Formats: sequence, C-alpha cells, structure tokens
Amino acid sequence: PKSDEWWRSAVVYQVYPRSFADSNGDGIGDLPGITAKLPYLRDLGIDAVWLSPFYPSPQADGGYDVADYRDVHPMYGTLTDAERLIGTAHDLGLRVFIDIVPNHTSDEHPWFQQALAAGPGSPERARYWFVDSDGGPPNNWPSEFGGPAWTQVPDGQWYLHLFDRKQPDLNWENPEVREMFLDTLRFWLDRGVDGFRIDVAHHLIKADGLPDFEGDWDDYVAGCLPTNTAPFADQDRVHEIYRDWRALLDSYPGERAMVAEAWVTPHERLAAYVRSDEFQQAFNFDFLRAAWDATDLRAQIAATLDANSAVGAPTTWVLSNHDVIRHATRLVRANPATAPWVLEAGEPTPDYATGLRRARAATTLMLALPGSAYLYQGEELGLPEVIDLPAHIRQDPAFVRADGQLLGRDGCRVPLPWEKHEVAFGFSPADKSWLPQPEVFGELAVDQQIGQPDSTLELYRTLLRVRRERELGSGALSLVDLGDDIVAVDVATSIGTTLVVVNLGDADWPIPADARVLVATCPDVSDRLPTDHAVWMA
Ligand code: TEU
Ligand code: CA
Repeated sequence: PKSDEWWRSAVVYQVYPRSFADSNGDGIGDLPGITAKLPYLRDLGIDAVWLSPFYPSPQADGGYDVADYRDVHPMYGTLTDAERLIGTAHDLGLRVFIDIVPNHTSDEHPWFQQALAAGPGSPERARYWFVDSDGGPPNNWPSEFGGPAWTQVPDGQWYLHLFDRKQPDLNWENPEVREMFLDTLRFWLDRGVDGFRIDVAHHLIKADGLPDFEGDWDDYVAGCLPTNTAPFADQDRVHEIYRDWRALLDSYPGERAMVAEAWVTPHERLAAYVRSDEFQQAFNFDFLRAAWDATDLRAQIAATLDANSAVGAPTTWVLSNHDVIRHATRLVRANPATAPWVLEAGEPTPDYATGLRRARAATTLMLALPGSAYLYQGEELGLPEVIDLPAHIRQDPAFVRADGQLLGRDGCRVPLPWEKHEVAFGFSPADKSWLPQPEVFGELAVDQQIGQPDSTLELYRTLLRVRRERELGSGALSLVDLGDDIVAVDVATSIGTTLVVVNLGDADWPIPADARVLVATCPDVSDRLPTDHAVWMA
C-alpha cells in the first residue's frame, strides 16, 4: 500500500538552476554544478530538491517559457546530466521534484510556431487561444506582468497570454494538449523523478466564452477575492486534469507526488486541490503575505490548520521562493501589505540586521510547524534581496513590462556565494556571474558560515536536525497564549512536547527557569528572549 506518505513532513529545497552553481565557467548555473553540490544539501538536512525549469527555452521568463518539455537547455547541460543528477540525489537519500509548466508554452515551442504558420481556423491554432476581435483585445483580462493578456498576430487574430507575450496560454479543452502533458509526465517519471511542482496550477481552465473579469485587479492580486471570481482562475473543471495526472503518478512504483503552485483564496478553495485523488500538497503562501506582527502570524497559522484539517491534508509552509522578495528583506520593508513580489522603485532599503534577525526567527517558527516546508536556495545563508541591480541588466519581464516602476524578481535570483575568496564567490570557476553579486555576499558565503555556531547556515542545520529527531513535521500543534506580542506554539509528538516561542514585542520575554532550550536564534539564551528572536524548548 502507498502509505509511506513521505511528502507529508518533507523539507524541500528549491534550486533555481541558473543561480545555484556554475560548473563550466560561463557565469550561468547548470545541472553538473547542482549535482556537485548535492552533498552540501544532504548535509543541510533536507529531504528533497525541487529544480525550477531547466528545459530548452528562450528564457523570456527565466525558463518558465518552455520550448521543449522533454529535454535540457544546452546551457544547463544534457539529458544525461539530468539523469545523473537524479541518480546522485537518490544515492544520497534525496528525492527530486521538477517543475512542470502546463498553462503556457514558449512562443518558440514548435506548437506555437506551427500555429502561426497554419493560420486562423487550423487545428494547430486550436491548441492555444486564438480569437478574432475587431477594435482591440477580445476581453479585458490583464497580463500578470502588466498590459493586456492579448497580443495580435499579423493575420488579425489575437492570442491569450496570462503572463508575457512570449508565453501563449494552451487551450486545455483540446485533447492533444492533455495527451502531450501526460506523455511529458511519463517521460520524467520513467527517469526517476519523485515529484512535480505544477506552475500556476489554477489557471489552466478558462470560463466558457472568455467573459470579462468584473472584479478589481488589485483586490484579486492582494488575495482579497475568491479566486474563481476571475474567469481565468480556479475554475472547477481544472480538477479533472489533476485527477488524470494523479492516476498516472499512482500507477508508478514508489510514491510520486505533486505540489500545486496555486495562488488561490480563500483557504477552503485552495484545500480543494489537496485530496487523495489529486495533489498531495498545495503551497500555502500565507507567510509570504503576513506582516511581522504576532496577531497576523497567529491568525495565518490558525486559518491554515483549520482549512487543511477539514480535508485531512497536511499543509506546506513557505517563506521565500524565486518570485518574492527574500524574507530577510521583506520582513522589514516599509509597507508589508504590498504584494510580496512588488518591490517599488525608490522604496527605502530596509535595515539588514533587523531583517536577518526576523528571518531567522521566522524560519525557527516555520520549521517547527507540522506539515512540510519549502526552502529557497540562499535563505539558509540569510541572503538579502539585492535591490540596487542596474536597470540595464535586469531581465525579469515583470520589471521590463512595468516601465521601471517595479523592480521585478531579479533581486532574489542573484547567484549564490560559496567561497568568500574565490572569483564570483565560488559560484563559477570564472570571474563571471549572470547577475552581479553584492559585496555582502562574500561575508555570507557558505565557507564563512559552515562550522560557525552562530551562523544562519548552522542555525538551519540545527533546526533541521532537531526537527527530524523530535518528529516535529508530523506533530500535533496548538497555539499557546503567552501575550499579545508573542507567537507561541506547542508541538506534541511521541518524543515529547516542544514549545516554540517567537518574540515580536519590544521587551525581552523571560524564559522559564525549568525550560530546556533546544535551539535558539540568539547566541546566549540564559533567561530571556530578546526582540525578534525565537527559541525551541522542551
Ligand atoms: O508564478 C506565478 C505567479 O503568478 C506569481 O508568482 C508571479 O510571479 C507574480 O505575479 C509576479 O509578477 C509562476 C512562476 O513561479 C513564475 O516564476 C512565473 O513567472 C509564472 O508562474 C509564469 O510561469
Ligand atoms: Ca554554466
């Protein structure tokens, strides 16, 4: 029976291949670079690695614009390199998730090229959303990256793209589209992949007739509207697709998993993706939207657990990913209510020392919470968002399409520092890095932190070890009331009870005399927990 359910409490580490480790000196990370660093990840104490897209792609959206779903971009290596990476990970006891991008292809995918050549009314165009419309776009749908979601081709038809114009949306009413993705999943399952992260899983089905969006876009983006009020999101029929996929996964040996990237609100609608015949997991993005505020954090934890226990599903916790401002910066920004990916040009640079303290405390909270947790490369080093990248080197379409008003997501994608005294801080054997690394990355390099008891890297290693020893990922959680400015939870497992306390107030919190401190974010915890610090106690 498939009862192991390893994914329930798994800690999954996201690798953004372009920025992780470069093996051949072109300044761009690659698969052999990742493979060489897998022992580092094993020693960190994670369970699985998730790789953002490494497929052939013109890189109009960092590879989330796929031109071939069953191959590797030459700049990242070869299919053999992918197989070697998967095999090495398995030998080290790590599972591997890959990213599947089913909502759209690249405009350089052969299907889209064939659609352009074949013309209106052709079966090739029927794989996408090509529509006739006089006098402007067929409806009012906006692109996530700014401007309308429609682009006109020379013969007059318009095609839909919820993201960049180089990312045409596929038509999931078309059986050929469904077949193509089932074949793609088979292709990677046959190569030993353990799981899939499904990009914008809630967008695949569009409402019949493509009606106008009647809601307020800012409210929608802020997560204040039920997502299905948008005709391009969270439509009930999308669930059919994932039931087909899960049936395929379940026909393979081992327990293969799927996690939905679905920006769906409210919690009940998101929980509907997580079921025994659909996704095992859906990212819970609440922490990305939470302010550094005890009331807010408590509310997010309580709401998530309510919604998920209603369907008997475990939750996933996330503090950072490749789309949002790194949390060492985000948790101190002037206006935390702004969407987590919106970094406005000219926004003041938050104080890093405070940000780092909060980031460490937030992680200490997250890694104690039952369920699974997703980490984003570099957060274990306490990396800040890189805010001052010059405009001419920024590549994110979210920046390019916003006329410089928004800075986009390049600042969380700067290549990792491995060794302070090497060129490119050890990211590359050459003095090259596709985005420039700031000086502070030298101090934060892996070789500066490893073995240093007070470093953020060692904090992560300790948290992950103790989490495993005390089985916190599968514990029973309750919120504890220790005052307005304190977030406190109690996690009960067969090993015992762990009390987690985060101090968000201005005053020290007195640590009880009989408490045994297991992990703390401050070097010397004798009897008090200072502001912006956290502790695990037995
Ligand atoms: O992101 C989905 C998404 O809608 C947001 O996180 C988006 O990044 C935000 O609105 C910024 O403008 C996923 C991927 O994670 C992201 O990298 C891709 O750009 C996007 O889908 C399109 O594939
Ligand atoms: Ca390279």
